[in-house]
Amino acid sequence: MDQDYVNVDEILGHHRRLKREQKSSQDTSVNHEMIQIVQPETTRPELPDAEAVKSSCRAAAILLGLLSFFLLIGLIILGCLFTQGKSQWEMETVTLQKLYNNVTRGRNQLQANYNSAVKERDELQAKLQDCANWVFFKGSLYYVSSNKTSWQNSRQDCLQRGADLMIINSQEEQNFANQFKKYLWIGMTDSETEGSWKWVDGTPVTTRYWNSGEPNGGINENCGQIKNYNSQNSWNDENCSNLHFWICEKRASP
Ligand code: MMA
Ligand code: CA
Repeated sequence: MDQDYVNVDEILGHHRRLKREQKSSQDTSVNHEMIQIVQPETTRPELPDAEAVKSSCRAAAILLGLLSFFLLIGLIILGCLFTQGKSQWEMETVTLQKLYNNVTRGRNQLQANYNSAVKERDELQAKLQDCANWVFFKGSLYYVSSNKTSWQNSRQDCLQRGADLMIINSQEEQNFANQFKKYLWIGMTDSETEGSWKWVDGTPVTTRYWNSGEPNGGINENCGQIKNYNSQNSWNDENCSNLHFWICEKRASP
């Protein structure tokens, strides 16, 4: 019985083996068929495809080359344009700088002119203001002070004004001095030699308009003044330190 079973098993095993082998051989043949199906499509038209790829590559290379060429040309043109533009810009910058410098110079010159014009105007205005204080009479200009000081200081003031204390050479001048109706220092002194009266220009006093009784001060009164202005003879000798108004004179034309 056991033998029978073994045999049956053997037969069954054999049968299964056969079937497996049959199946595997079928699979192999199927594989071969598949290979055979795949292989003809990929490997068989190998030569014509390679040519196409090669020509495509060539075309691509030519295209790339052309592109590179035109790109290079473009770059060169751009470079040229940039260089040209830059040099033009540099030239314009230089021109503008020169223009700016010129304008600056012009402006500075105008500023300087303006400043000197302002200075001149102020000086002229001051002169005009000063002129208003002077009175013209017979070729001379006269200035009568509005404050009082010593004879010496009054003379200094006249000198600073480009003038000197008044010198009286004529009756007209004497009358002119009187009409201010003020006690006025005039340019007359006997400080150097008592009794020897001299004008501030060094000339001796010849035409005399002493008030009656004058001069009477001796060494204590060495400076001349207009005093008794209601009389033509209005002069008085006076102590030089006393404070009085004064009258300056300068020639009208230099
Ligand atoms: C008097 C007279 C003048 C003199 C003065 C000095 C008022 O006048 O004597 O001659 O100069 O005094 O102040
Ligand atoms: Ca006197």
